[in-house]
Amino acid sequence: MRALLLVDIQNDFSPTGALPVPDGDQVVSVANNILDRFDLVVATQDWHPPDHKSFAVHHDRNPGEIIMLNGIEQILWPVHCVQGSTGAEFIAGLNRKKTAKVFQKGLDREVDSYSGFFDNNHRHDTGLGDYLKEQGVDKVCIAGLALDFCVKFTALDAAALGFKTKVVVDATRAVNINKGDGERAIAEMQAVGVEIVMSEDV
Ligand code: VGL
Ligand code: ZN
Repeated sequence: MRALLLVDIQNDFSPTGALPVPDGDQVVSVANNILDRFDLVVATQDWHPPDHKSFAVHHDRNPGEIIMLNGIEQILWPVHCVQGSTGAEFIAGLNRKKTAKVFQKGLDREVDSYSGFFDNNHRHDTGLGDYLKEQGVDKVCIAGLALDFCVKFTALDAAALGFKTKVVVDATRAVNINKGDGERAIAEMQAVGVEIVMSEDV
């Protein structure tokens, strides 16, 4: 059984959103084109309370600065993907007809959650891993935003949980806060056995 994970394809990560990913909206058509090749499609949704502590404004800091938050490093972000806001909605062009389930993450104001599986401190489990295993999934392909954050951490956790993991790289885009972050993310994923593929090859 093979699943496609659509990571955070939300308005706030499109080029006009609150946390713009360059060309982030371009992943929509690529993702739509491959949906039918999978047994199961699930989505993750970044879903923060308005007072989430990853938001720079709550610390009187600027986005991009790094702080310690409850013992772990936290990059500060603009306010984004606030629960119930338009920015948190999936980008309108995304075909959701095949999406069996949505896993929300980032709900705890005290800890960020880049991976679709676990919070950044690895304490809270979203249930995605158990769900996939219950469905008989052994292979996952990952598409969405952003390559150097949520896609990367979702892929690293998927591989660690024993799924054969591929990232559909043309169905992702990087934030690239620092030049080369996208390439470094690819190298980190490959180092743990994640395969980087093009959509035509999945
Ligand atoms: C993301 C930063 C903050 C992502 C989410 O989806 O990659 N990045 N929240
Ligand atoms: Zn977020």
